[in-house]
Amino acid sequence: MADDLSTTIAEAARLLAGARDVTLLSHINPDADTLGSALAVGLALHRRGVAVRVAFGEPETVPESLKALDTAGLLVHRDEVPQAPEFLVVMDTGSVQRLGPLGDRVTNCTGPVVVVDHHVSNTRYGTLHCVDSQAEATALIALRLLDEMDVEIDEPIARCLYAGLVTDTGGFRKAGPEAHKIAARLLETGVDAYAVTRPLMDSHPFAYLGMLSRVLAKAELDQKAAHGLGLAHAVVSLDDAREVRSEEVESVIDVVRSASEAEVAAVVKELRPGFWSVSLRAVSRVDVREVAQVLGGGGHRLAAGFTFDGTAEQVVAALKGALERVES
Ligand SMILES: [Mn+2]
Repeated sequence: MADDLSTTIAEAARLLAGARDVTLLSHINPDADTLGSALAVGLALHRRGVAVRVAFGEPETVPESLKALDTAGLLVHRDEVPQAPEFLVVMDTGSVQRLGPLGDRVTNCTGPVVVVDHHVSNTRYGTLHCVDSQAEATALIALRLLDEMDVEIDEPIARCLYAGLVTDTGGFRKAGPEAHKIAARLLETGVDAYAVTRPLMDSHPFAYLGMLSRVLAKAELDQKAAHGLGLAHAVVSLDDAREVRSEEVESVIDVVRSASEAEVAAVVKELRPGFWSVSLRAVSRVDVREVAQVLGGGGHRLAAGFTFDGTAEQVVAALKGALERVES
């Protein structure tokens, strides 16, 4: 597997060396790993004179907490992505569906479609796969690609990669020795770890506190769910989320998953009336990726998600049903 990855990374670097125009895509509702990886590689190419743009399908605007990563102004609105790009690099995106309205660019692309990802559930769309499900973050694979391209890793590039690494490892709680060594290498370029992580992980507008108190007051614990291992879940309706950004809604799962009686935590988030996005987390025993797959989603063993049409009650009922179907 490792040799295979080295080969595809070398091939990706070779293709990128000859590229004149590259579009880098991140998944919908981008996080620091998908956007940081795209911006890091995008910045390196931009400095080499390549025409570069970085985009994602949803939402319409860049999450405020991620803006500081785009030091060269490479991010464009999805409408500015060419209908038929000549070279695509897709970061941290397990399936075409996760590109949302930009998914059609994969089929329309007239040249290589390089997929750089660490999701076990990666569907192998595109033409070249730099996929390593053992990597704690896509940013680690992006760094291997940059090294293969002989790019000097300076602070603006390292900042993007560090942001992806620190968030995908839960503040290094899930990072192995190699990831820690790479973190040291990135910090040595001058990255200010506190300045990068605070807006990403520890900072919310005051309205977050009100939203949290409303949502958590309605949270429920079902100790019989998941074969008796327990499920804690909360619902964030459009009304609950009215005054906060997507970052605040996305962080609710980190509070719900602290309930020690539950192996599985879920947050059911209303994206549009009657359309829900569900975040799943497990402590260690339940493979929530399998649970998400039962419901048409995907992800990692201990962190996954799916979308659902219906009422909040129907989502929770479907989730409990899926938890019964998956062995633990
Ligand atoms: Mn990731």
